[in-house]
Amino acid sequence: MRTYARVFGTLLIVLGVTAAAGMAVSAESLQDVMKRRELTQQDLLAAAKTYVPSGKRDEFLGFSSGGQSGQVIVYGIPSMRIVKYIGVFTPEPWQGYGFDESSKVVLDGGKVDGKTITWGDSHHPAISETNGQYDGQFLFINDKGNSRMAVIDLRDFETKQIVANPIFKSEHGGAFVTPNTDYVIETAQYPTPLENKKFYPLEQFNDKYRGGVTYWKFDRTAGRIQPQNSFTVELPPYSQDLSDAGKGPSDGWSFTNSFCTERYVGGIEKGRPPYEAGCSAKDTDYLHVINWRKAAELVAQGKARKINGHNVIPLETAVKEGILFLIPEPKSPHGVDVTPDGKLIIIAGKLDTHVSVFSFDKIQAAIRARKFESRDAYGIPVIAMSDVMQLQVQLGLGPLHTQYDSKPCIAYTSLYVDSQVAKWNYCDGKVLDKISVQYNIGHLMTMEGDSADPKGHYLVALNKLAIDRFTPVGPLHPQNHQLIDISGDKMELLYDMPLPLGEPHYAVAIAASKLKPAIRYKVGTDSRTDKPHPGAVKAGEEHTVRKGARVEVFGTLIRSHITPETIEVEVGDEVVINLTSLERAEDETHGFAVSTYNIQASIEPGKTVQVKFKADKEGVYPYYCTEFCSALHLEMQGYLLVKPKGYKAVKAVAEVAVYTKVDYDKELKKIADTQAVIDSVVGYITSVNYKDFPDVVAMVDDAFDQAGKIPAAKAKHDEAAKRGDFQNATLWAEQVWQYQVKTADLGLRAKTYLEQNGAKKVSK
Ligand code: CUK
Ligand code: CUA
Repeated sequence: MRTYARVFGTLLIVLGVTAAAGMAVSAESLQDVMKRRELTQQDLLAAAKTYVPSGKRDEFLGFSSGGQSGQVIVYGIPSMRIVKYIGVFTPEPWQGYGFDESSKVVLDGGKVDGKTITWGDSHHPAISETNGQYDGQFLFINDKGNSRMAVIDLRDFETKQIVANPIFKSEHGGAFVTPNTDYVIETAQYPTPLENKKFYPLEQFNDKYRGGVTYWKFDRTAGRIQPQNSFTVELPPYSQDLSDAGKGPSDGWSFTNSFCTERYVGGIEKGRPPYEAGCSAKDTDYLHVINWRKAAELVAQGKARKINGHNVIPLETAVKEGILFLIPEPKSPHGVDVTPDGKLIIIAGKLDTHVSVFSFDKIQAAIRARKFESRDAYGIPVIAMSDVMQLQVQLGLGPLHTQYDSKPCIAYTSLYVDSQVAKWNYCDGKVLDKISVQYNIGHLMTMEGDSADPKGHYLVALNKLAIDRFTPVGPLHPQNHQLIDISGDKMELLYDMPLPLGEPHYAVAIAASKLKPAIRYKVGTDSRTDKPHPGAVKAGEEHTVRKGARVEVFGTLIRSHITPETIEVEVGDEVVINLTSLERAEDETHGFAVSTYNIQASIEPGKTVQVKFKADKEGVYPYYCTEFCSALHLEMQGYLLVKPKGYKAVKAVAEVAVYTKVDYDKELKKIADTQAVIDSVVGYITSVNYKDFPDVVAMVDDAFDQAGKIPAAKAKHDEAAKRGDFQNATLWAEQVWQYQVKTADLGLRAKTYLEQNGAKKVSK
């Protein structure tokens, strides 16, 4: 037993496990802390509502756009703890995104006119829906700056596809999904000629410049957008803005507002009044009402024409076929948000103090009766605003975006200029409450708040300015996401979270219980294609193939070893390295970096990646694992040897033996002691119902993998010892012990897991 305790202790040290430090009894009472930190009862209550103790999890997961970083930020609600950044439009080294070949292919999908773009203005995330409800399968996000759309698979939170819009130069109103995610909507922003690389002078703005709405066809089974089955409805040069898809009774329709329907072209350098003056002169702009289902039928009937290889329904066709209508909407509109029941459309005008509630029934009645007040300059029928208005409510200055509550008729609208959120009732028009936020709120998000079934509880205000909220960090401030409790009659501010990664515009939040992300990939998976990776190999099948000036390595990774340990090439060779992680244990990721060659991959359990580069400089370049994966992580290393052309090997210098029989015997003793620990752990695991815990089964599999390597190494040390070669005998014995350590590490983790998760004794 004493041996057990000693070896166990050594193992814990080797494994980097420290016993929990004795809990010191706090000398301070809650009252003392309140006094010292100047906290009120209200503060304590807010803290209690957001605090998620260690080991517990958040109720919701929020996906925020990462603005100019081109990424997506994932955080828990109510804790507001950031749990992930997802590389989307821009390379992200930690995830190896943009470094391994498959992720480069994804990023290359976002090339525009063959040009790589290394930033994105990521704006509006959207979660895939089934019958208007979030289903937790996919996330979409658009890049306003370069008109791109990305697909993220929520099984592994990785970006799988980026498509570049073939006819828009900039966009804004995306991503919005139709209720069954048949289409992902993307709306142009600044009008431009639709033909690629076509120049027309600004004087021809009205005739040659165009806007539009693109409906990207989504294939849910493949989890990819199908560009060939996608289409755009051409629109006038009205600076289309945000959009929303109809749902329920309004399913099949989409709504897109606009600003600068004046079609004003600035040019202050030519003495013309600037855009901001000319673009806000009129009292109203236009809401575009589009029957997308009928538009899709028109495309199927061959009524689209191709521009840059993409299906476009021309403006005249849209008018003639009766799929496009306009409705005036008050001054510089911004948000357009369909109510959960799909019956109403709430529009907020930045320069109007009201929100306008349009009725979808009334819109349809006007269309059926062909009751139009006029036609615009392009012949599009204009429905009178008064014919569709359900009600108008005065909320405050600068209303922008609206989200919904789980309680019927309750909406929340952001007031940019007032720096407030207004809670109001869109059925009777009553304003119910207002709360100040810090400061200048843009979007706001309630839980599943743009779906057919909002979940209430919380609201997050996405404030544009933080000003004095956080410890100063220089002129560039973080954004301030403020968590607000909306479960009661009055809104209550709970928490300020600084978000320091680009300017996030919109965010969406889903009940965490709807997400079922994977823990590991099936061994040998290419995560970006979801298919078996052609470069994958099994343990023991690692090899290198040399073909002319191309050297291709098929290697593996498992704690704490990279196979191969040496890669030898000649200068000028093309080097291709495929690496498969043989790990199955949860959270055992390895990295793979080659010094000074700009190579850094992330290889999560089961994943296979390929990195490729030209060995264009002679020399010795270490490669190593970049994730602290085990006690011998630093030893998870190797060398890339880039030899001069035609290099002849020098005669190897004989190794000097340093180990003797004494060292060897010590090793044997250590091995025997460790085996006792392993046996004890195995004894425990097999005495309980471990097979009921898939995570433990994976760890046990991994442990057996490691233990399975022991006999071969043991045969080597036995054989070397027999020869009296105690140098090699000691080293091979040490290797046996390394395998034991890894086996024990997994075993101990499995044991802890079982103990913490209520494993039950089974009779043998
Ligand atoms: S947007 Cu409205 S505040 Cu949706 Cu680009 Cu930024
Ligand atoms: Cu693998 Cu560090």
